[in-house]
Amino acid sequence: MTTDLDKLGSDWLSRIDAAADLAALEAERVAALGKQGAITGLLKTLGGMSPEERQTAGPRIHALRESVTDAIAAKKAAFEAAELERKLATETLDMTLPVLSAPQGSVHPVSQVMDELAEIFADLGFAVATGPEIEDDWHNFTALNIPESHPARAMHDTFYFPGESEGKRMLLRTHTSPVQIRTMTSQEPPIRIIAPGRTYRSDSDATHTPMFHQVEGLVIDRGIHMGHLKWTLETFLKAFFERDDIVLRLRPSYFPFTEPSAEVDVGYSVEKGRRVIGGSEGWMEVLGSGMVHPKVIAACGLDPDEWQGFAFGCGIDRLAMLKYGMDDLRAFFDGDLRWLRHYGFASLDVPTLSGGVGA
Ligand code: 2NL
Repeated sequence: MTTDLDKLGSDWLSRIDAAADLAALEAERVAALGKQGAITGLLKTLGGMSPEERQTAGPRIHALRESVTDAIAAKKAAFEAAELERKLATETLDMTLPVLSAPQGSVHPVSQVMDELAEIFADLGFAVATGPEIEDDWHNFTALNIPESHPARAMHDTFYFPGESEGKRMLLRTHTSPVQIRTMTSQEPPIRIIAPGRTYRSDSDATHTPMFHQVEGLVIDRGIHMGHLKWTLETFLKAFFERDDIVLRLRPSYFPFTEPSAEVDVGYSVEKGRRVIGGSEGWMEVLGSGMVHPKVIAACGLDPDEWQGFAFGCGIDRLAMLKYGMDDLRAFFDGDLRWLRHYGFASLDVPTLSGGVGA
């Protein structure tokens, strides 16, 4: 019995070793361990043995099955490793090949400008913040020192949701300022963020769409003043329009959430009959800005004697039109494929400062 089993074991191990490929190995496995297999049959004989016989034969047959099982697994792993080696040695993948069909779709100018803004401001230490487009009155208006009587709150400007009472009624945000309010109430200063995104106003004509894109910026720290604001905007505009001859003009203005407030005009010049940003043949208003009102800082639970800041806001759609020479705002949201193919950007051309953000 002992020698029989030893012989049987070494026979199976050499048959396994001799298997030429995975299919042959599988055939040996079925012959040995399958339902009708030789070793399975051997295990079945245990039932007919006397307890004494079984005590010596049982462990030996089980050990035989285990060594055959292990040998098959090892042989299989060796075949698979050899197959992988063969593929690695013979198959190549040319990573520079172009895709089979021409790429469909393009990056919308608004998305492109948002990516450019994120890239430029990241370089200045600003994070990108986002928040809900459906807001409450407090985050959109009250915290921003916009009183009940302010025209921005009038029904004709704001899309309100029906239902709720005045106090906690919901609305579509009219600017991205509530994102900054949420940042100020949830993070410790210093804060440096830009908040790009969709905003909504009940307004529609050649220069206004009910949904438009805005970017706002916010800096909160100790000892912040208008000089920081002006340098930041100048640096941003030079990087965005990729020109060094960017001239800023700050005009005193009024926003409820900033004091003092300034409208920022940028100089333009006329090239080939077109107005382009840069130079100073005329002025174009591109941004609103100011020092964050102490009441806004206090509404967010911060001490205005310790923390100051500046903020600014502008329309992304307008920035895109100025930079990429588009003249009709409404075409932005028509989904006209010819327009998108003409003005869209290649999806693999990610804006970088080194490459020129809009190259
Ligand atoms: C404009 C003017 C502006 C701000 C936005 C802001 C946000 C907070 C506090 C204070 Cl949380 N200010 N944002 C400030 C000044 C101007 O936007 O003409 N936008 C299209």
